[in-house]
Amino acid sequence: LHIEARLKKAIALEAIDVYYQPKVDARTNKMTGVEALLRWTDEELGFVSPDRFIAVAEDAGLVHSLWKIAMKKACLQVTKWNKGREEPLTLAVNFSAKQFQEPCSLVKQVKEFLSECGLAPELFEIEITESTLLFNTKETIRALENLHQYGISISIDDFGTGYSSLSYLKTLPITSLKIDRSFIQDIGDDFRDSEIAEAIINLARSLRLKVIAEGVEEEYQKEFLMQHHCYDMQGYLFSKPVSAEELGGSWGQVP
Ligand code: G
Ligand code: G
Ligand code: NA
Ligand code: MN
Repeated sequence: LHIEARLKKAIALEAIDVYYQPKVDARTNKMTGVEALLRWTDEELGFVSPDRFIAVAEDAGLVHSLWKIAMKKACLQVTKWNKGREEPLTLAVNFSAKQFQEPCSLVKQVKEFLSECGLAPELFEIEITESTLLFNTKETIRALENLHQYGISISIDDFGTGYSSLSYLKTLPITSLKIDRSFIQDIGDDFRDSEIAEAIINLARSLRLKVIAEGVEEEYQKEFLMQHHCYDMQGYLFSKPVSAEELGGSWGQVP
């Protein structure tokens, strides 16, 4: 496969970029953290969407190498930003389900990345989807517990779209739920069809989990969420994912 060969080459050269999407406290409109998102523009293939190249990487056994690039670049960048800030930014990185097939070395590597660049574990967040928990083994659970005890947050991405029982929320060391953007899109300007977003906020509250809304694009969605006491948000209303340089400009970071 041509794309696979190109991807291997890009990985070897670390020619894959990390973009950052702010997470914002809607009460102050201040950035509290960033989510790292990979971006790849190949000389021959042009821009390749992350959905596409991550799928290729999963089939070719390359996701762990991609993840290492994301970790290395993002940990260094956020540590750098935090030197010039009073309130340090949190960093969220997406983990794919496949990476938990070797949970012992994964835990070890996460800790190594954080300590090497001096990012406090309390500032680091792992985003996993429900499918990671669906395929969970005892080892996956032990790995999550280990990371959580180390101070790392664990959030469920695209919450509400996967196949999962809710019982894991009581037994696994989950810190927060990210309401999938499809439910945020359901929040209309008359607030109809917003029952699921509201239900997830209430679920999170009763289980004492944090809740963040992703895909917030409209002011009225933000208002609805704030009325329901969900203040952590992410979405085009605040910022799309941008390069480190761009984030520096628009959010006053020193790149
Ligand atoms: O901006 P967006 O187009 O970045 O991302 C598309 C998809 O690719 C999303 O599902 C996002 O979670 C995923 N993605 C982006 N970066 C990474 C990454 O570093 N690791 C994993 N596993 N998924 C990523
Ligand atoms: O799977 P995950 O939630 O990690 O993927 C994040 C994806 O969501 C990225 O592709 C990112 O570009 C996209 N995204 C972020 N904010 C918005 C938004 O407000 N609207 C839409 N449509 N997509 C968004
Ligand atoms: Na994510
Ligand atoms: Mn998501």
